Order: sequence, then structure tokens, then C-alpha cells
Amino acid sequence: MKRVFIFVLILMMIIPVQAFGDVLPQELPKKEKSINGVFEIAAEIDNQWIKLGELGFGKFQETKEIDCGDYLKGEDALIRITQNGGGASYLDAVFLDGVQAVKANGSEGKVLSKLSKEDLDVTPVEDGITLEFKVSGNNGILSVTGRIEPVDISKEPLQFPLLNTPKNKDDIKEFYTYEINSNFGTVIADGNIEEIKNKEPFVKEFRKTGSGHPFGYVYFWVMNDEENLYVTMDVTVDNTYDGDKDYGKVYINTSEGIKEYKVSVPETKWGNTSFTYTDKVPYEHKVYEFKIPVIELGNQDEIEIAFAVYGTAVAPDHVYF
Ligand SMILES: [Ca+2]
Ligand SMILES: [Ca+2]
Ligand SMILES: [Ca+2]
Repeated sequence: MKRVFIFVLILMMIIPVQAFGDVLPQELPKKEKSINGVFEIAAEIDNQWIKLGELGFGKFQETKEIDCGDYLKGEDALIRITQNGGGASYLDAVFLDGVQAVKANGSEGKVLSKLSKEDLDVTPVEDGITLEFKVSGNNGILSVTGRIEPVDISKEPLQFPLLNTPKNKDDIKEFYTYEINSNFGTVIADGNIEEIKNKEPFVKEFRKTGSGHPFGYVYFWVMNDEENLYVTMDVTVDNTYDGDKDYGKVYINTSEGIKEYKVSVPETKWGNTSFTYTDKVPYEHKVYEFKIPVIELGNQDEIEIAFAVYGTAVAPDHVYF
């Protein structure tokens, strides 16, 4: 019955799109409306910060350019990027005439390396970023790749399996099945997911996000030993560190109902999380490790298990696509 309902839902969504397919150009102004804020670009000229202009960004990452050529002289350029308006904002890459900076916020550390390549390895803008460039060409075209989220963001997590759209744990309907002892092993739930190296994931599913976070695969590994069930999550769609806002959840169907186990930065009763690089993607992102005592699960040979992740990366509005 549910499948029939979903089929009808999909039909309802497709038909209006086709009916209005020939008026697509009118969609264009809408894009401008999706601007959530601006990055203000300033340059230090004769020991004074001069505002050169601003670039508007929405929640989806894009690259915009600003011509600073009239202001920059000589080989050194000090550029400051600050945010005005919107919610959380991130920069992926900034180039001056195609050349990366030599220092970011006065050093050659992580912020500089993140901004030196367009690769979804992003850094939050927060109180602003100052970049030092050494360029010999004098075109002065600054290209900025980033995004600015709206102030109010969705609270809807990504669900696994896909068809779960619960408001609370008792609404979970779809599960994967894990056979106890089918993947025997022990995990130290410290946020370092080295234990799953070279192991096939239990679940690997592609997800599109609705928040401007990357589209990509989310991986889950399930293991157990005599004492615990272990779940490891590699959440490549969450390339932002958001402290207590990001979370992972494991749902297990037991004779006492559906049990929920949540891990976030402050919630470590059932495991740990970190923001790190893995072999799955070239950018830093969230991973989770859960350790759940088997005594919690009842005496089951097979368990029904489901997952949810929130990254401020969220499910798109139309989850069926
Ligand atoms: Ca980058
Ligand atoms: Ca570990
Ligand atoms: Ca996040």
C-alpha cells in the first residue's frame, strides 16, 4: 500500500514539472532570491582597509569573481573576506589571478591548505579570513568559492533506509537486518574509525542533501563481539564541523520497542564522533563510532537496525528523489 502511495506522490510531482517545463526561463530571478548573505571583500591599501565590493552567496556552493585590479599594486596583496548576513558560511577556495594565497590569517596552517584547492574541503568564515597573496600578473581577479546558509535551517536528518521519515523513533518503519556474529570484531569507540579499514560496509548509500552540503555516499559498518554491537559511520555528506548540532543515531527494533542511541560532540554515552579525513573523500568530514551493549538488544540472532544522521546536512524537501 505504501509503495502505491509513493508512486502516486511521485506522479503528482512529475506532472506539474512537465506541464510548466516550457516556462523555465522565468525561474531565473528566483536564484537571486536564494542569496542568504554576502562576502565583503576588502584590501589593505596604504595601511588602510578599503572595501572593494561584495559577492552574494546562497546555500549551494558556487564560484564568483570580483575585479580588484584597480586597487592592487605591486606584488603583494592583503585581502580580507568577511561575512555580512545569513547563517553559517564556508569558503572552499580563494584565488587571485588563479594563484593560491601564501598565508591565511597570518599563517601557513590548515585554513590556508583548505583554501588552496576547490575540493569541498571547506573552512568556516566566522570572524573573517585575511589572505596574503604574492602575484606578479596584475589582472587582480579574485575568485571566491563558497556558500552561505540561511539563518533558519532544516532539522530533518538523512534517514537510512531512505523511506523512513520519522518525527520520533516509534515512527521508524524500515530496517536493515544484521545477523549477530556475521561480522565478528571489536571497535574502540574513540572517534578514530581505523577498525573498518579494508572492510566492506554493511550499508553504502548515495544521498543528495538539501542544505548545500556535498552529495555523496554515507557508509555504515556493523560488527559485534560477545559484549557489544558496534556501528561505524562515515558521513561524507557532512563537511562542516557544527559541534553539538551534528549527530548520528542508531535505531534498533527490540521486543521492548524501538530503541534510539544518539552520539554527538557532547553526547558520548554510546560512542564518539570526530571531524577528520578518511580514504573515502579528499575533504574533512564527520565520522561516528557506536558501542552498544548486546544486553540492550534482547536475545536476538538477527537484529533490525536503522540509522539517521544530521550534519546540519539535511534531507532534501522531496526525499523520494
Ligand atoms: Ca578547499
Ligand atoms: Ca575506533
Ligand atoms: Ca556538520
